[in-house]
Amino acid sequence: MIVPILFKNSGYIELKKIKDERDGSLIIANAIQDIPFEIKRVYFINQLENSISIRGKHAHRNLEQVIFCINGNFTLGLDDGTRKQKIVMNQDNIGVKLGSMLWHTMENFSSDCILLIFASDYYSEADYIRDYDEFIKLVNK
Ligand code: T46
Repeated sequence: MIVPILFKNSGYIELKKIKDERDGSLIIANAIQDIPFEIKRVYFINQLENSISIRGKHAHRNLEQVIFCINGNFTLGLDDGTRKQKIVMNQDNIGVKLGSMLWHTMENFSSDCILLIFASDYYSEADYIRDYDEFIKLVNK
């Protein structure tokens, strides 16, 4: 069962999945219609060979993203400075929209895990808040 997401500007995004008499499945992401912004960047994370590694551990000042686990599984941690939530990502066509100013972590990766992320803007290190204390100060302003 999918647990409801607690945070405003975030939520699940379900993509159409086509399975027919042939092998495999075909999953479609349309900009604006499915991914609720103009996609400026797509990146993926794979070869996760160390199951105890933790990625993320930051928030974005303005960037919006939608994150999918297109193979395997991992745990997505979300934190808006007040509430925290963990979501097991294990359905290839169900992503989570990560709004801005949401601290997020990715962990407990299966060895076959592949993450696919759609982003609303190009990479900019200035958009990252990588210090948790700074994040808490900014969200409580
Ligand atoms: C996020 C989560 C879900 C670039 O040079 N260009 C890029 O487009 C990206 C995404 C990263 N980088 C550089 C920045 C760092 O020197 O790649 C290095 C690793 O990035 P980071 O430590 O931020 O990776 P993750 O897996 O912790 O976070 C990534 C995204 O960076 C981040 O925006 O929200 O996935």
